[in-house]
Amino acid sequence: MQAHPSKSPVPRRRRLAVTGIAVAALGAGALTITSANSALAEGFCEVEYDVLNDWGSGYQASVSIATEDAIDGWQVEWDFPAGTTVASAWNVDWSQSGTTFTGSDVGWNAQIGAGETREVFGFVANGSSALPDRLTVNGEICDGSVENPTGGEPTTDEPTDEPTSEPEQGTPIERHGQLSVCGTNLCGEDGEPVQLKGMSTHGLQWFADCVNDASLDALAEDWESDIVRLSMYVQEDGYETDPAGFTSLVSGLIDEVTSRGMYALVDWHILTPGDPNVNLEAARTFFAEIAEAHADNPGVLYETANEPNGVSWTDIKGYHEQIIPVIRERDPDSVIVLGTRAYSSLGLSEGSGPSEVVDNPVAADNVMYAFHFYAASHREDYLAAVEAAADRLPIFASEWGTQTYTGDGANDFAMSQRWTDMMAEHQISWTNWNFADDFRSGAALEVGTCPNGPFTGTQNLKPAGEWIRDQIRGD
Ligand code: IDC
Repeated sequence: MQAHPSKSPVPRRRRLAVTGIAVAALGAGALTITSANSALAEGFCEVEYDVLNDWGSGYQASVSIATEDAIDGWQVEWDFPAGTTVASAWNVDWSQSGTTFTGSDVGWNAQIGAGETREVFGFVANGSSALPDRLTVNGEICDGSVENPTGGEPTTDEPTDEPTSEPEQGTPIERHGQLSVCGTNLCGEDGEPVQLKGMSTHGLQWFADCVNDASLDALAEDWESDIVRLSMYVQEDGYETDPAGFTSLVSGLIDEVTSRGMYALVDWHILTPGDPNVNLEAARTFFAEIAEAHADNPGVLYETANEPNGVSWTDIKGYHEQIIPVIRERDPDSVIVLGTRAYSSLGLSEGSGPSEVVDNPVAADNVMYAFHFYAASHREDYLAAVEAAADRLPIFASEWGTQTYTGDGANDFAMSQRWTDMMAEHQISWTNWNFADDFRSGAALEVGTCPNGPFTGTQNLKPAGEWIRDQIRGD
């Protein structure tokens, strides 16, 4: 029994359920492989193998086990299609020999309660995402084709592109209204924590033609983006060359983004020089004008300094404490995201860490701290440090990529998934770098996509773009 889910365009979420007993009720869009056989023992023998993302040469999947009787300890085994090899896997003790994959629990995820379905591990593989053969759990064959001598032919439902869950009603701004910081979370007007996910533009001095009616429609409707970060460089041919022009560009884009129901994060993109105080006067002017013009718009968030670097937290904090009042005098209830030391790494990239902020926070309410990372560069130690800090600081990951900190190079989707899982767990909002057609791997769009698109679907997306679109859509 082999099932080949379609490869392109990437479906929203494909779920392959292989079951030896009655078919589980699966959502629309599921590819269900059914055996009518009832000869298998009552009790557990059900595995859900979800292909979360398929980029052609490889894919990412998660594996869940459903059981009627409680179990303590599991081992799964299957045969991949020839040529498929696991590149990395998490929450599982695994090995692969030839086509045979074996994975067992890692202790803390050994137990599955009676009647429970538990997602037990995930992996990234190179090769075909076709359904494996001879799928077993604790030696029990769950693949109906093997244990199905009398049970009739398996049936296969074609996958569809339908979402597996109902779309949420209303735009992000309609659903959450004016945001505020509550404890370490971002909360909607109803006081409930929200996690916003979306894209950052590239530098508007270079890639403003990627931010137009069609692309913003696509971000709102096709990508289901909650937020767009408007990245306005100060140097590098940015704001300083034409303050009035860039202010008006950003101001217009805030209206375009928020009128589509997405939040707009206004990024004062300092980078070189790394001391935000160098641009303090310009920042005052810019934020005063923007806050004045958009004070009544509940969809605006401010990011006062992209990536301070080579400068102490004390100096950065001093800068924020001068800019925050400029915004608050005009727009009192907005959330402000504050750049942190060492390229907004919460100090980590200069040998410090989140505790310098915890111990010496900015004197203001309704603020969050920026954390930026690039998954191929910033790995376990960063992940652990940020996760530990998530209960102590309101963190907003306003820039991150699936590749190295150059915004280029190979994507590390396995590490990226670890990051997005952690951020989902802690409701850390994020905007990914970047929505542009730059040649680098971190630019979501293929070169030449802007300004004409099309921006919907995946035809003009690079691998990072496809992957991140799925993440934003929650596929
Ligand atoms: C990079 C762009 C690149 C551009 C460069 C100019 O990807 O095209 O030439 O800026 O400065 C950051 C910065 C962000 C960087 C990005 C990737 O905030 O400006 O963009 N990055 O290097 N911090 C870490 C990585």
